[in-house]
Amino acid sequence: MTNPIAFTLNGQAVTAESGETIWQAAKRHGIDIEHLCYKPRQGYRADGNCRACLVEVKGERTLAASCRRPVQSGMDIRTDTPRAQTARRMVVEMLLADHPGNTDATISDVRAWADHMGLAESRFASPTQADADQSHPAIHFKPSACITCGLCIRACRDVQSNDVIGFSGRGAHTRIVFDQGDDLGNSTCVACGECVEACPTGALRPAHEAFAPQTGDQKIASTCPFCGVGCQIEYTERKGKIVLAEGLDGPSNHHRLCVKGRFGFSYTHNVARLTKPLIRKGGAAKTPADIPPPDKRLDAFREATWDEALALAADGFKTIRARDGGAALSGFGSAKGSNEEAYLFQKLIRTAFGSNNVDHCTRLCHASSVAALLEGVGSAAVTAPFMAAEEADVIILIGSRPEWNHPVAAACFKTAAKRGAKLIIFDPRGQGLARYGQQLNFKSGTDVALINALLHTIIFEGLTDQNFIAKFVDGYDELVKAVKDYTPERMADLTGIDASILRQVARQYATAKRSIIFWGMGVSQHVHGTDNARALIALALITGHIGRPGTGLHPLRGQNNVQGASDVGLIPMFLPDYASIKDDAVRARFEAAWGTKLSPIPGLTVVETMDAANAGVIKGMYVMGENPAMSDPDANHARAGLAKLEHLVVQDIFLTETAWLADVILPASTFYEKTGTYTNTNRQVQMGRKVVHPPGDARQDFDLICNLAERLGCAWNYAGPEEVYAEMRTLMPSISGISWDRLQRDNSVVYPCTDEHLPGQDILFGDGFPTASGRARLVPADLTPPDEMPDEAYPFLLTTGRVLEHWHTGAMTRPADVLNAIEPHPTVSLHPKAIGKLGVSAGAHVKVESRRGEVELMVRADRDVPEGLAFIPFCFHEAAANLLTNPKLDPYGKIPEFKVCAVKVTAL
Ligand SMILES: Nc1nc2c(c(=O)[nH]1)N[C@H]1C(S)=C(S)[C@@H](COP(=O)(O)OP(=O)(O)OC[C@H]3O[C@@H](n4cnc5c(=O)[nH]c(N)nc54)[C@H](O)[C@@H]3O)O[C@H]1N2
Ligand SMILES: Nc1nc2c(c(=O)[nH]1)N[C@H]1C(S)=C(S)[C@@H](COP(=O)(O)OP(=O)(O)OC[C@H]3O[C@@H](n4cnc5c(=O)[nH]c(N)nc54)[C@H](O)[C@@H]3O)O[C@H]1N2
Ligand SMILES: [Mo]
Repeated sequence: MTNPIAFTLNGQAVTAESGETIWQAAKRHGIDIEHLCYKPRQGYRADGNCRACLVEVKGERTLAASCRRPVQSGMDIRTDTPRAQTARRMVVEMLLADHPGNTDATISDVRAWADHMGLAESRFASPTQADADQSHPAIHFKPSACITCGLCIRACRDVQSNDVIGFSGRGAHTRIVFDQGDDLGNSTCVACGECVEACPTGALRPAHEAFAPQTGDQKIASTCPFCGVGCQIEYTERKGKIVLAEGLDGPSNHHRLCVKGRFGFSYTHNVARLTKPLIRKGGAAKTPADIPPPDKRLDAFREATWDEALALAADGFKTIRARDGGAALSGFGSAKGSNEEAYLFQKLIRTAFGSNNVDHCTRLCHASSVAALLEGVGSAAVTAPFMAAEEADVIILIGSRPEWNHPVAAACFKTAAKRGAKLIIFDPRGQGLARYGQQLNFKSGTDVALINALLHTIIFEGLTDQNFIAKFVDGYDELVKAVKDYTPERMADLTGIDASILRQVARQYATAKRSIIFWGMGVSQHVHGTDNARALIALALITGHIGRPGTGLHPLRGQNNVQGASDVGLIPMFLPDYASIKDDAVRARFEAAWGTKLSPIPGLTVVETMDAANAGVIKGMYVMGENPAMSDPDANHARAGLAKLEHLVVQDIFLTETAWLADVILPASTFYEKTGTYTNTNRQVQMGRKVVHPPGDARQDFDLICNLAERLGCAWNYAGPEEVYAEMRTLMPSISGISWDRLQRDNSVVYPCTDEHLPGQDILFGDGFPTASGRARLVPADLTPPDEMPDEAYPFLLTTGRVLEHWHTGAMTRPADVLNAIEPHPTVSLHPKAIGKLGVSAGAHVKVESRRGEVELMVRADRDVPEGLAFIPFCFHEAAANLLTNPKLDPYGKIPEFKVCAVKVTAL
């Protein structure tokens, strides 16, 4: 702590802290100085250009902008002299006149300050203003309310690094522009809404008019239901509806949000929400090859009472259990639900169904990364939070597209790059983040070749950290042998990256003081996904880039609670905290706690379950909060399996493709309609709090799981999620120090945390690994080509993934009006040259066929897609990408190869 600075404020002797501005010090001493262009929040620089915060400093000729001026020892500052007050009043009066669109004091700080000063109207004339720009579905711009304070520019550039908003013109003609003066709707705006939150006058505002505060509004602190970043959000509830989402100062978002978190909540109020229990009508055929569009799906069902639906749901399972045993039943739980729900779901399957046939979307996601991490370092989670990038010198980002999929993490990477970190991006497709670093577009499916070439360089150029290896790492000699022949020169052709560049990157990564690796689905979703992750782990281990600030291994987790759902045992081979189901002592511990017998046989994984359903081995399924008819590979096969089931119970919020194949549909709650804990990619356990009630007769997932459990004979008696969480803590050492009360108070605590009074550990493995020996294990990886490569008949390599505005299968975001308005149609992205060769132009309709299925959709020109590649997002039911994909699995992680299959594209 530096010494406080003594100064005088309005005649009182007071102190400021080192670095504090006059505005900040005055605020701390209870004096709120008018301010418009200053936002006292992390990331916002004070510019002092609105002049509303002027104060008098004794002995100085001019007034000082208090938001910028640091307090100095001995200063004599007055905020209350007539001169200072008149100056501030004049500023506000002129701004009032300049910007007549500021009439609502609940939205405009200019109007609010004017009211505060007793300034009813301005004596000056108002200039004419440009018309409002309403071209964007999420954000409107009203020039007549803009005071050109520049806060939106700082929001867009400094805080989010999106660089869309700028000033144009000079003096009195200065105005805000988007890109080159484009309409907002045609600009490169990604609608993160940071500018809306920063704007002090409502010139930039949400397009929906309900955002202005009203009396009776409730504010509820919670998190975001979309991705694994886990942004903390404050929701405004009005008359049973959510009307606004604003970023809170959570540890992973520091107020920032993306378009989904800020504008995507409306799905929860969509009229298509399921509000009544539904039972399939007798005679309504399950035709997996012909699932009707969403508005036609209700025809196959009739409404039922809760009692009838739940009885039927439970009886179906009981019949199969009695006749064929628990191994004929299976459950897919959800990474969208809370930890408590996921825990109860796996407990229900293991104790009531009597098998370990329980899995969830992690299998389609980072299952391979998890397999490699458990094997290599003894722990499946990230070794450091993504914010560690801010302290790194070199950041490798491979097979990940954070600007679309983890936008708030992308903002953090951009900040790191602006600070001077070297950002290296490996990906077959180009991406916008490349503006901040070096982009190396290598060939799809050649990750092992690429990383082995880096390992080769580091080893044979003597750049390893031998101390770290000697202390903490086994298997080094085998790795040396295994990568001996993987010279960058040999791998150049295969990967498409020059040997000299491979060598340079390897040297940069190894010799930097702090290097960190982030990866995503481009690494994990391959038949060699586990090998890809093994090679990345080796990179960090032989260079000692793990366990220190600014270093580590971070597989960016996808769903808001995929980390948590896995931690609490929603996987077929592990009980909570990754305790092996095969271990007798482990099972005995859980059997005692749960008062039940547990099967020692690991259950079926997601894709294996679909095979078993097709084979008639799995006969009954309980699917909660997953949409496998859209998200599983080779959807025709998956849908056929689901249709063949004797008994399918789906618990969802919409009548999804999967729900349409169900016998019983249980209408459930969205994230906003329940309370529970969620664990993000950084291992931060956070509170999600109920904001609104479920619509109609829909019920909370928690109640539904408990009700089914009771009907299936479980003697559970949980009053609420708090009691479930308490039980989890007794069985999971990793969260034993994180009590429910602590979470209520702090909103976010990182695990592992074993002491209620100490913070959790955000950086792991500085002094060894959680393996039997305390040492990590290097596992060499060899080349395995993708299972299905392009050939003459199917000449394009299809890669699938996501777009910024949509969530996975579209179940949640197609019904979110703003998001669907931005991205309404299915498209296949091709390089302009490839489009030319097809003899069509962008916007034309084409057929894309694989050996498993076909879809018809519109062509989108994208120079980021190399010529032989086609990219389709899997969010559109009208053209489901997974009708095309290959279900071939990685042998360790059991993850399918979503990132590579062969297709042909023909003009229609
Ligand atoms: N908007 C949005 N955000 C999301 C989601 C969403 O559905 N929508 N889903 C969430 C979930 S669950 C997840 S798992 C994450 C996923 O987030 P990401 O991991 O970013 O997922 P993808 O976009 O599928 O793939 C990432 C990148 O892998 C590249 N790639 C393709 N083939 C290869 C290859 O052979 N090697 C390498 N190295 N790269 C390759 C692709 O070009 C793409 O840029 O996103 C989360 N966030
Ligand atoms: N082709 C291709 N396929 C892929 C991938 C890919 O990159 N390419 N990626 C894979 C990956 S990484 C993932 S994670 C999976 C995701 O696959 P899924 O998990 O199947 O996809 P979602 O659309 O997220 O499904 C979530 C479902 O839960 C419902 N839901 C949302 N909130 C709640 C709730 O609170 N309660 C209940 N009961 N239901 C709720 C939604 O309506 C939706 O039906 O997809 C995988 N499939
Ligand atoms: Mo995922």
